[in-house]
Amino acid sequence: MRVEQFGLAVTLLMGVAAVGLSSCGQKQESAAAPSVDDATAFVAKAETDLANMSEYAGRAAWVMSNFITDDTEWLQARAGAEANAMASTYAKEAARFDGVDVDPVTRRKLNILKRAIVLPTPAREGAAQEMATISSGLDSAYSTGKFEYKGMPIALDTAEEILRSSRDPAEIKAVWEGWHSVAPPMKANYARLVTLANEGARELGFKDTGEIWRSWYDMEPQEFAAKTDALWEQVKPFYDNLHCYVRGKLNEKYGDAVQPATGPIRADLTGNMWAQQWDNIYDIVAPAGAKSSYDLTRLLTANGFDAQKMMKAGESFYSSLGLAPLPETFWQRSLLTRPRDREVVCHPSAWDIDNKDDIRIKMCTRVNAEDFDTIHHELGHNYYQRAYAPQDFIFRDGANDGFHEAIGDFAGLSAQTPTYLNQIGLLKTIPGTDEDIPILLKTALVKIAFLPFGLLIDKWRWDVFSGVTPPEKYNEAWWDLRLRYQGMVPPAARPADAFDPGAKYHIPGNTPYTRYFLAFIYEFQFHRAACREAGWQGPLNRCSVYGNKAVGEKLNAMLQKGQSRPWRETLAEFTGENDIDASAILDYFAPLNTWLTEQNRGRTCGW
Ligand code: X8Z
Ligand code: ZN
Repeated sequence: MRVEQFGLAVTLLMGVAAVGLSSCGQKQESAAAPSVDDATAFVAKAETDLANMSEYAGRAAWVMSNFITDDTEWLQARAGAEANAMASTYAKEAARFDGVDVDPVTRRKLNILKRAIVLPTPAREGAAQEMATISSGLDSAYSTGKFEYKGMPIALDTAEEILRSSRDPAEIKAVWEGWHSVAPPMKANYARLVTLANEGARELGFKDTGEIWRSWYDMEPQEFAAKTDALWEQVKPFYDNLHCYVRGKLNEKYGDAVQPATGPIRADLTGNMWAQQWDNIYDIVAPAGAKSSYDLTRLLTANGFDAQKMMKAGESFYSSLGLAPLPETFWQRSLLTRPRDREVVCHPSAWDIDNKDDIRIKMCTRVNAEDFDTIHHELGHNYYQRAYAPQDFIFRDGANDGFHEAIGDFAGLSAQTPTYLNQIGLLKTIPGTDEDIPILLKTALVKIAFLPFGLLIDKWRWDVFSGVTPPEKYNEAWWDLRLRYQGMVPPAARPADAFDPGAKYHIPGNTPYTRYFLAFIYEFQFHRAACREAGWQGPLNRCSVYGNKAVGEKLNAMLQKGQSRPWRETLAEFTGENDIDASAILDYFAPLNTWLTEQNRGRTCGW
C-alpha cells in the first residue's frame, strides 16, 4: 500500500517494508562477500515481504483513519511499528551489496531500498513501537482536534469555513488562534519522534532524517536543496508582485490598523488557515471593475452537485483521456463525506490497499471549487497507483514524490478552465478575453501564493532534524521562515508554549512537503507539453486537454513507468524537457505578472 501524502507511522516513501527477518538467509556472519545471486535473492525476498507488510499495515491504517478510537490507534501503531521496523531493517541490509556488481535494475532497487523510509526506526528493542505509538497519537490529536468558539467545540473544517467566509478581523483572529491552540500538547511528542528518527537515520549512514528526505531525487541531497533554492529564486519576483498587490487590497479593505500598507501580511486574513492559498479572498482582491461571469462553487451548487457527483465528474475527466473507469470497489469503499457519528482523518488522501486495483479516496468533501480541484488531485494519485501496479514492488511509486502530487493537479489545470466547464455543460457561455486577467488572478491565488509555503515547511523540518532548530526554538524558527519566504505574520504575538507547525496536518502527520513545491512546478510543465501535443493555439490558461486520447496515451506511459527509471528520463518522455523548470509556470501567468507590475506602480513592494 502506498498512501499519498498521509504520514502515519506506516508511511514509507516507496512502499512499505516487511518484517525484520534475518536478511533472507544470507550468511552475514561469514566473512565471504555477498555475491550477485545473494543480491538478487535479497531483493526478491524484500519485495515479497514488503508487499505483504504493506497490505497489512495499509488495512490497519485505513481502519484507524476511518474510525479513530483508542483501539484502532493501538492497532494501527502496532502494524506501523512492524512495517517501519521492516523497512529500516531492509534499508540497512541493502547497503551490504554496495560493492557487488549487480545489473542496473537490481542496483536501482537497492538504492531505493536504502532510503525508502520517512521515519527510520533504530534497531534497538522497543524503539519502533515507541515511534509508531507517538505517530498514531499525533495523527489522531490533529484529526480530532477541537477548540471552543462561542461556547461550542469546533473542529478544523468549521474553522476553515469561517476563515473562508468571514470578513470580520476579530472573528478571524479568534478562530485562527483557536485552531492553533490545538497544537501545543503535540510538541514534546513531536520532539521525541525527531530524536528517535534521527537515531534511526544515523544507523542507516545518514547524518539525520532530513538528509534521507533530500536523497530521494536521483541526485546528491545537497544538490537537491540547492535546486529547490534556485527554483524559488526564479519565481520569487512574481510572488513578491502578488504579495504586494494582495496586501494593497487588504489594506484598502481593512485599514491600516488591521493590515498596514507596508510590511508583511497578517496571515489569518488570507482566507486560509495557513495562508497557503488565497483564492477564498478573491472577492477582496478582484480587479476593480473587472467582471467575472462565473463562480465555480456557485455553478456546482446550482447544478445539484454533491460529493459523489463531483467524484464522478473527476472520473469522467480521466476516462476522456482513455484511462479505464474506476473499479466498483472504489465506490463501495471510499469515504467521500464526513461521517456524523465518528471521528475520522478528514485530510484528503488516496489509497492503494492491495497494490493491484483496490484504490480508494478518503476525504470530507464539501461542494466548492477548492474540493472540485482536490478531487482531481486525489484521483491523480489513484490512477498513478493503478497504472504502476504491474511494476515490481519497489518501483511502484511516482518517478519522484513531486510527480505523484503533480498528476492530479495537471488534470485539474484543464478541469478548472472555462473551456472545460463549458465542454461538460456547467458553464453556458465561455467568457471573453476580458476575463483572462480575473481568471489568471484567481488561479495565481492558488498556485503562485502556494510556492513559498510549499518550500518552507521542509526548510523548517530540515533544520529541526539537523538540530539547527532545537525544540525551544521550534515556533520562533517557524515564524522566521514564514516571514522570510511568505511575508506573513501571525495576527498577534504568539504564546510562549505555541507550537504552530503542529497546526498544519503534514507536521503531526509526518508527510514530507517539498513534494508539493515540486508538483506546483511540474504540473505546469506537464500542462504546457500536453497542450502542445494537443495542438492548442490559445493562451495556456484556456487550454483543456479533456477528451484528448493522444495526451492520455502519453500520460499513461509516464504513469506506468512508476519509479523504475530516473525521473528526468520520465519527464523528458512526456514533456521533451529533461529537467524541472519554472519557465512553464511563469509562461502560464506571464500576462498576469505584467498586469500586477502595472497595478503595483507607486507601491513599495517587499516586506
Ligand atoms: O495535502 C495535500 C493533498 C493530499 S496529498 C490534499 N495537499 C497539500 C496541502 O493540503 O497542504 C495538496 C496541496 C498541498
Ligand atoms: Zn496529494
